[in-house]
Amino acid sequence: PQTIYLSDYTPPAFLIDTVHLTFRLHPEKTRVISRIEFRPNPATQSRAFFLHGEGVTLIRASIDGQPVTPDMVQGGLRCDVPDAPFVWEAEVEIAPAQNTALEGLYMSNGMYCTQCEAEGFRKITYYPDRPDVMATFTVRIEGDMPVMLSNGDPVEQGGGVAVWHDPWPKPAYLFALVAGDLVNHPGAFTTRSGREVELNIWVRPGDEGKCAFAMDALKKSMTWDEEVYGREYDLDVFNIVAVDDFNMGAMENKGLNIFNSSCVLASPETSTDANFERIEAIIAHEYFHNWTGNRITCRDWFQLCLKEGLTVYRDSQFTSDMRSAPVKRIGDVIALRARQFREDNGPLAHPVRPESFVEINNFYTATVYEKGAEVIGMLKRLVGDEAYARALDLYFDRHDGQACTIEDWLAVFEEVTGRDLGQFKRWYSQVGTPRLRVTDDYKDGTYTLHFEQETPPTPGQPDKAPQVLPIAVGLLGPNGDEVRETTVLEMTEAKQSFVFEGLSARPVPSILRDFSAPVVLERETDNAERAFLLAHDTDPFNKWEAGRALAREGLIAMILQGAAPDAAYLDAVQSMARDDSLDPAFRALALGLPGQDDLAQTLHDRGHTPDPQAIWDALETLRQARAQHCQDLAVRLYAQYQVDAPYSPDAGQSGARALANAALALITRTDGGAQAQRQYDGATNMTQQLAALSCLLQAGKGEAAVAQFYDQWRDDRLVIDKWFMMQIVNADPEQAATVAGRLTQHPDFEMKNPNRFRATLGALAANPAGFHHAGGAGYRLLADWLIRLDPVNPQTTARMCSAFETWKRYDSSRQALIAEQLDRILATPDLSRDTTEMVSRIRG
Ligand code: HT7
Ligand code: ZN
Repeated sequence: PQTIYLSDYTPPAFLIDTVHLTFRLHPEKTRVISRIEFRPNPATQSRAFFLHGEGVTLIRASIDGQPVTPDMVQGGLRCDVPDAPFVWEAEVEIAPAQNTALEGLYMSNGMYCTQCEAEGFRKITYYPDRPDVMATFTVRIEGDMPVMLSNGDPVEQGGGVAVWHDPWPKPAYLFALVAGDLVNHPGAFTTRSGREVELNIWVRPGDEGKCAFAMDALKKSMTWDEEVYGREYDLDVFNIVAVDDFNMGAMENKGLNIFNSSCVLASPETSTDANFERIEAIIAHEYFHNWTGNRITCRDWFQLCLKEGLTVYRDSQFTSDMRSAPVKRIGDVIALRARQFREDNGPLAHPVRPESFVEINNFYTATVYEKGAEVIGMLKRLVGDEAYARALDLYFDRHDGQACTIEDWLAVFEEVTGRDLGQFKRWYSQVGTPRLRVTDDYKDGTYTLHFEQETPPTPGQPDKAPQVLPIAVGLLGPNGDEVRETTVLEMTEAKQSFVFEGLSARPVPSILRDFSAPVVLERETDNAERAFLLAHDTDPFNKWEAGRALAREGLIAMILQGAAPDAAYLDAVQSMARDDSLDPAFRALALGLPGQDDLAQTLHDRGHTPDPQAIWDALETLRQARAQHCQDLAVRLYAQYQVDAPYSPDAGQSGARALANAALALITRTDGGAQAQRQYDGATNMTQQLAALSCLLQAGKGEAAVAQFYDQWRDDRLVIDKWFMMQIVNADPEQAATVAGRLTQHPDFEMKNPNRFRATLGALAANPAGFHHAGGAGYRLLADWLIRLDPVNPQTTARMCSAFETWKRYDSSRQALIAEQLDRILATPDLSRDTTEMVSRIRG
């Protein structure tokens, strides 16, 4: 397969003014007729005319009305064209019902829908399918579907025809079409300049009762983007459609967002508090793309972080404003470490702006999205809120309607602040997580922090230059009072010291507050100091971090030295949990323990070979000890944080439920599951029901509840996904592969549905001790199914290969077992480009 390089970028030879598309819908033979006004790009010399096309059958083509016979070449067609504006017309045939890859035009439960990002439009018709070619689209849909939608505003509807016009120039990846038997949940929004916008959430009949929350989230997002970023919606209609078969979470097509139904449908009975929060965030994320992605798009796919990093950053700001900012930040950092740090530590490490790819779909990663958002957060912290706002205004003014680069983005900040961001730009090109080592000294009222940064070598990047690190620091006095408020130290050198004068005693430093830079902080400290910070730090992130470090160090000692659970941790966590002045959601988070994967990585970083079973055993022992230590407190918290009011997924209620459910997990370890069974039997919402089911499964008492759950929810696809997942994630390590294997034989297991596939095989990978069980059954099962799924859906197959990305951390026997499976996948005849690239990179 061909590798594409950022350095090879050349501008398009031809630009497009208008596109007219006619779709004659048919499951097996849809006809697509395109009429495209091309003109030579004055910015280039090249006049080579190439249109991408994949799996489309050309019926006829003409230029300015004259039939032409193009050269059909690998990945598209070439044709001689005039060196002047001309009209290209073509008719092609495609088969949406055969499209199981869910890219291009496909069918899901009898409904037509599209997914064009990144390079799916070329599966619909011949076109310059690259984001720097932007055009206005008019789309005519002919078919017998009751609802037929496309981008923009409606022009004509009825009699088996719908015409849509989108006045905003856009790249083809933002094209969308939906046609089906759908019902809408309507809404309306008036923008601050007075535009009346019709809002609709389109769903399958029967799901209309699960749209109110998403509609409300959409309105909140629209208001927030006006108030915080000054961005208004720019069409008369905004449509969202829920689709069951979808490779990712959602897609920001102009005026017609398409959502995985799991990311839009919600009801208290069928969705957990976490589901509600995620839906709110994804609705916001896709809506915010209207400006950061759609009005201003990417010049090429190497610039993906330009829209994704910024939009993730914006959606995290939104969630912080809607809910609790500290709780959101802690959750984001847990996810960043679990997904992005893991990526940086393995064979899939790549820069926030990659420099080459084989298949761009393999680069929709935590590094591009989450680290991309962290980079924006650092930039804002460095330049300050006011300069950030001015830079964003300039970005929107200057680049509206353009396809841009990271250079364009940084230039507006340089212009507004007068700063040289040359060194900051390394965050986009340098791979890996910087290690930040800290030492300190104190003498005569002067306290000095000495920092040293180093980023480990990665393939192709043996030597790393120092990066700009905003390090937020506060100082606490011996009695726990804050003696220096948070200040942001700007580190630019490999080694740098910062001095604090006028202190009356040696302070305790609180470093990297709010996780102000995505680095690994290394500091020789002790449990007494960690417990002190857990008790006194005013920065909620570092307060939580101190508790997490206490737990982690205790667990490492248990794993490596067979130590008993750490009494300092047990006491400190109990005091924190009983402190009713703290937000219940924060306390629930602080009662969480480091994940198995986090511990495996820590052990590996410290030169040990992680044993997944030993990690699991240590966590179990600590959980048991904690349950005994906090027995009375758990009973008190469980009773105190029951919610009597009618269900609401707001931060207050969901925080209370999170704490009550954390208490239930403790109680289950001392009462054998009696309380969990009572909660399960009396549950009035999915948050309660699922938490109780999880406790029962972990206690080995889940059999009856599992059967009852299935009977209750057998007709709800999204809830049955939870049923699959819960049984596997909570399975004993000995049993996990067997349980997952058995569930792949269940009549409700559907390989073609990405949600169900992830709920089953993805859940196995999410049970590390089970997946990495020494016999290798987990590895074999996953490889078997990846091989089966690849010809059906390469994109989802390739993404799920990342379950193997940490393989080099483990012992030689596990490595050999995994290598065998990776080689087996690679040897599969006709393996997709997507999976070939992923497995080759992982195998190394
Ligand atoms: N911009 C979108 C990314 C995307 C995608 C979505 C659904 C299916 C396939 C996809 N490929 C890329 C989603 C987002 O980040 O908002
Ligand atoms: Zn996005």
